Amino acid sequence: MNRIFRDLFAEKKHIKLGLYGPPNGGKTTLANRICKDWIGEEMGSVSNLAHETREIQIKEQVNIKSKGKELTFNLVDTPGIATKIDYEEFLKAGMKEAAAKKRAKEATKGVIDSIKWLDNMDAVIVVLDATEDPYSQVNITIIGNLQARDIPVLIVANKVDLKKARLMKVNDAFPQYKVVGISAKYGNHMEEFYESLFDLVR
Ligand SMILES: Nc1nc2c(ncn2[C@@H]2O[C@H](COP(=O)(O)OP(=O)(O)OP(=O)(O)O)[C@@H](O)[C@H]2O)c(=O)[nH]1
Ligand SMILES: [Mg+2]
Repeated sequence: MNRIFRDLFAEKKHIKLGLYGPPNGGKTTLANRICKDWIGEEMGSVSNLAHETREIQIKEQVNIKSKGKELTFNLVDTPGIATKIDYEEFLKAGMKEAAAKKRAKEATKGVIDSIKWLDNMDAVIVVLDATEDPYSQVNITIIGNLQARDIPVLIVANKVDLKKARLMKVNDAFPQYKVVGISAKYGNHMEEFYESLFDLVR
């Protein structure tokens, strides 16, 4: 295609960058970190109780710069994907029955929305908890679906600040993808993350 023509359209294009993964991996923590780093505000609420994000959240026009390069995207935080949502988990965490059932219902809808939205993504960051077994049904299904759709994927092995984190295990599980180990919570290795992001959407 004619270069000038292409560049003209490139200006207008809003890249949709999705954050996907199982509940509790740290998607919203990473979204908040990115937003704090580049626009000085947070994006959503974080909790150690799973399914805190139950609706798609979008932060438009996030502009990042690294080594003279610049990138603008719409950042999409998604509800964590799970194969089984049990309201008893929320009861155990101290929620009342009605609230726990409501959270489970919303979480189920959230999973469906996340999957529906996959087709809208130009690139996806899969956020995994590096202290957990990477070979889960959810992880394999998410990554398999992204591969089938030809959507560029960057895998984040999050929570490397924890002693139990195993970056190499995540690497070994998904050898065809770039894996970057970070701590979204403490902001460790974010430069490497941003550089990988530039490579992803280049
Ligand atoms: N130690 C540590 N904890 C983290 C890190 N990132 C996130 N967490 C914690 O992990 C829990 C889940 O974080 P969230 O950002 O809510 O996870 P999520 O992937 O958005 O979860 P859902 O919205 O339920 O899908 C919270 O208690 C966070 O504080 C990290 O880098 N290190
Ligand atoms: Mg979340």
